[in-house]
Amino acid sequence: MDTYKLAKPTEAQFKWQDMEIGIFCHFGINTFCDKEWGDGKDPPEKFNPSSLDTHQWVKLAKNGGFKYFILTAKHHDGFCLWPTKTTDYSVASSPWRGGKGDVVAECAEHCRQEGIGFGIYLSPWDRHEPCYPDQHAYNDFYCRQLTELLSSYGPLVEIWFDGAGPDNYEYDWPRIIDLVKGYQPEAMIFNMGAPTIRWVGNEDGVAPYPCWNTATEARKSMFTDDMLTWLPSTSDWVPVECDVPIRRGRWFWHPNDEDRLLSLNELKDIYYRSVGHGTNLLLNVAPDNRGLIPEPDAKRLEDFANWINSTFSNPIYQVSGQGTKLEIVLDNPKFINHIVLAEDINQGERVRKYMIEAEHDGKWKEIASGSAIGHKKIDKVSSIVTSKVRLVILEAVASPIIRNFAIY
Ligand code: FUL
Repeated sequence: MDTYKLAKPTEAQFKWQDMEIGIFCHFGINTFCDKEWGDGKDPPEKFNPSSLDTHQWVKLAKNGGFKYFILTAKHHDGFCLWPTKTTDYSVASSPWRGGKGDVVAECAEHCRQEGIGFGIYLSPWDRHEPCYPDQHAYNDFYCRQLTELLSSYGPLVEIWFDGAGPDNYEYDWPRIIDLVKGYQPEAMIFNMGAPTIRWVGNEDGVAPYPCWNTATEARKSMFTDDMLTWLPSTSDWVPVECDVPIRRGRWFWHPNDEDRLLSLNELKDIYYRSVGHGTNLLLNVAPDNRGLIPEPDAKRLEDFANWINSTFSNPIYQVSGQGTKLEIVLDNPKFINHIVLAEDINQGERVRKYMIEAEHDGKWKEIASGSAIGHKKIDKVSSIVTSKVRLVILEAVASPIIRNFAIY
């Protein structure tokens, strides 16, 4: 059974998966124009946040336990949040800080100060840049922008390549990917070119279950190849990131739509179905036209983070080990309602079927079951009082190595 060829994460992928939760931040000219997709014609003068404070954004992420922060350096409208040399459609032409500001630099610096990872989103689709219709010229232009970002803002944890835009446009992915590998070999490459992490396939922040870490297993469990065939070339280990905005359907800030804020219960459900299915969760919050994350969004984010921390920080008991059975024996019966499992994915994703049993009135009773464990599986179980819980691996492609079996 150990002869099965198992795909494994690179060290950088492993580190990235351990971060689990990140903040996505959409901010730009759209923020001032009540738009989701600007057409590139809004004048730079509109970009004028009265009290932009990237420290407020990053502190919210840090205090909530989010481990990385991804900023839209340029969205489809083409407006750049850093004073690029490639175009004058940027903060340098705006009234903000007399044209001397650099949102990317400030944000990167605060992430470094707070000790969380920083990543960038750079839209390949550009609705402003006049050379966009000339693919050859635009590929040069895009590579110059990317080079500025990759070389001037310290270590980056992830480069988010958005697939939105015209069909059949040919970006020079081999060249783009070489740049990322050259300047930022540790950075994850989101979804395009030669991705090291993949999109979950929706903007609801939820993953199907099972959500395998390898393209091979993912293909086997899908009815069609759809979701993976468009990943042009990737090695087999390609974990998933779920992205979702905290205001339903809105990546950028818009006035008067606080009623779109996801409820705490909706956020909990997202967490169970993303992190709980073994993926990372990238939750978008959007600064408003003052340049601050609005109070209601900040409060909801805090409540969500408090729930994660209070629910999952202190296991009643946890063990690790190798083999098909792991048992937890408590001194006294305890009330439990969550089980968290993790495989040592450095040794590959081995488990294919498992169940969890708890002893109740002297008998073992099944309280949860599943297929994939991978980086993490959270099982919410109906509350039970017990002093014995065991994990039984029913099928595996190699001897299971459990990094964590925890009860809450
Ligand atoms: C999509 C974009 O079109 C949206 O505006 C947003 O940036 C989202 C994260 O990705 O493809």
